[in-house]
Amino acid sequence: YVVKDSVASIDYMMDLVKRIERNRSTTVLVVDDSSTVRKYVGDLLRSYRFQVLEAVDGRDGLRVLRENPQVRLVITDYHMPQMDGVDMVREMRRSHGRDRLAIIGLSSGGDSALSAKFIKYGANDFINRPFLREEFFCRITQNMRVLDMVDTLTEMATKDALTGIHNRRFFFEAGHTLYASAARDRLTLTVAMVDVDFFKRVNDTYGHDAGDTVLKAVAAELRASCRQTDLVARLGGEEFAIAAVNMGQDDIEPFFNRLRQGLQDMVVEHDGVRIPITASFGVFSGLCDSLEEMLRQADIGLYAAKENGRNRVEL
Ligand code: GH3
Ligand code: MG
Ligand code: MG
Ligand code: MG
Repeated sequence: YVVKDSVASIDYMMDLVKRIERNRSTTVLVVDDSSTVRKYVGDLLRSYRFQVLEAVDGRDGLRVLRENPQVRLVITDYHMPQMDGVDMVREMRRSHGRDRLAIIGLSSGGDSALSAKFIKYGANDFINRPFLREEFFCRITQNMRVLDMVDTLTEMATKDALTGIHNRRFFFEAGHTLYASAARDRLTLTVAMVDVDFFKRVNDTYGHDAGDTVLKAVAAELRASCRQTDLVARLGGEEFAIAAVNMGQDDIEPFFNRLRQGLQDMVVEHDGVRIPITASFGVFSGLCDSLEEMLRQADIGLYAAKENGRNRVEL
């Protein structure tokens, strides 16, 4: 059912060459009750270096997706026993957004109502069988490019460009979610404001680039010393924030003091010169009426830490 290839354009070929490396780390799930179609489509995808998984009907497709969260693209048939392609897409969309997982319907018969139905219920695209190889890859490439663009934009919008840790925007976005779930489950939330001491002097003494090196080192140290589930972000300048759910009351002070000591012990070098640094911490634990109010409390602690000599933790 495959029509002979037409000649590919130079741009298309160049794009393809660039994308093949990326394909090696991209997993595609092919859902079809016909083993012939699965093999044909799978071989095509493998010839372009995609990692391929297979499922024999809609229900099986849901299971394979659940067990393989790395899947980025699903190519699915419509008519299948147990659960058809459209019902499967609807189910997949409850947990996987269009901008995270691309789904392409693939069916024969030239029924234009079917392609509309697929897209209406959540597919990103539709390919009629028989298809040109070229169309098959153009559509896949196009859809993968959109996912990659969303990834890039998300990265840019949520990460701090200098240090690579989360930025202020992400801290408040994720922080509000964290606050809401902590409030609902009656758990405490611990927030800390961290500010590098006499950072202006670092810039003045060693130069702005050295200052940047310090900020990167501080960010990396804070991120590495907190739990994966803790929020760690650069709020701006030389100021960082941490939010953690359900820390044991007795652990809070020792934990932040270890963090403070960790920063003091860090060896930061720039152009072969060691730059000593310390930081002050303001910490608040409990639950106020809002995340913002909690941060205001932590900021009062930070101010006290500065007043009381810096390189300190104030709760
Ligand atoms: P304190 O102990 O009271 O916090 O004193 P400080 O010098 O750390 O505080 P201050 O707010 O006076 O100075 C912060 C400095 O941080 C001033 C600003 O130029 C510098 N800064 C802000 N953002 C960056 C950055 O991205 N890179 C570098 N190198 N410096 C930055
Ligand atoms: Mg079928
Ligand atoms: Mg400072
Ligand atoms: Mg500051």
